[in-house]
Amino acid sequence: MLSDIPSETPPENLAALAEDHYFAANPPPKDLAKHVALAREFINHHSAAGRRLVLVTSGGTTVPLEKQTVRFIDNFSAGTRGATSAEYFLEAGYAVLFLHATDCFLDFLREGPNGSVVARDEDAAKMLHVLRKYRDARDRNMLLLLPFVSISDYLHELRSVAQLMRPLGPRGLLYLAAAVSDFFVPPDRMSEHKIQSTNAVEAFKKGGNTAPPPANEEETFDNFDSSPAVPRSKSLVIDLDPVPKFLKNLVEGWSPQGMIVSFKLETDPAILVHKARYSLDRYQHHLVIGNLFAELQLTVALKIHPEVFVSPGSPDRWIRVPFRNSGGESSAPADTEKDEPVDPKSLPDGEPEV
Ligand code: 9Z3
Repeated sequence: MLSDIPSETPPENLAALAEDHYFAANPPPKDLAKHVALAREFINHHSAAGRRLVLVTSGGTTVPLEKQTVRFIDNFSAGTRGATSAEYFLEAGYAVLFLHATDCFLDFLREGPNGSVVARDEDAAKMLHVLRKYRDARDRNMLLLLPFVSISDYLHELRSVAQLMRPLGPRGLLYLAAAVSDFFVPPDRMSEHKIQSTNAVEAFKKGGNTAPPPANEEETFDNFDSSPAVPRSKSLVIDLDPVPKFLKNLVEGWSPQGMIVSFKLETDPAILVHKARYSLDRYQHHLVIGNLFAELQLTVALKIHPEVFVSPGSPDRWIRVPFRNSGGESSAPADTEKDEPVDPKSLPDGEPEV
């Protein structure tokens, strides 16, 4: 147990112990070995060709509440940033390892006739464009897709791929756009079966669902019906542990020569730059890109992302990133650079000023 570790343990040993503990306690995804074999081949191939390679992580990590998972907590991410960035990296000649959440495409689908699934009309052109680019990149062996679902799947995959990228040195870029959960339910506290919302099963296990509830529950007027035969609703209290901060392990151990870009998502503009700078100082990697939730929501209206680039030894740089339009025509990213925060309300309606 981590709580048994003596308090004088140096921080680097603590990070290693937290890593060992986490990866031993949380089982790997069932396809990890297969993914590692594919990633190894892909990385070796591009390394031999002297090509630059990027690992793009994308989408939200889920936090299962049950081992046989019916319910889970999710992090906000549609996977747009990761997918769009992967496209730009491919255009720039990078080989792309795309570690992505599995459900990113669901928003773009609708039910078709006879139980079929088709792209929504408004997204069809964009999806066709993406599909063609995807097939082309895959056929040229420039793109490898690795899916994940839960936070522990993601961390196992990230660690394995980052370690495989070590021989690439600074030709390997890790671009961490996935929305990574900060909290999780450790397996030893996770219910095997679906968490029940009433006491019906307890009553049933005690010998039949007609048994009266215990005396203290009898006083609880519930479901607008005080009859003891009616199952009582239960509130759900979830006790989550913090996910260890593995960016330190990534920077220092898994891929110490790699170029590492992380993202910081906040909702409070007052703390964004501070949190981004703190992350950079703490983990000593190469770039933190800060973005604000409200402004991501405004993206559709403004077709622009204002965000801040925080890197070592440089002043903070606010940039406006035009949103790629749905026909897929590319406009260069980071067209406008400013050293001041961008007030989204000050931006013109319609096309970005680039
Ligand atoms: C981001 O901030 C991404 O830009 C978004 C992109 C998830 C907001 P969408 O997928 O959204 O286009 O809808 N990612 C957050 C990365 C993150 O969770 N970072 C962690 C942290 O800041 C660990 S590196 O602590």
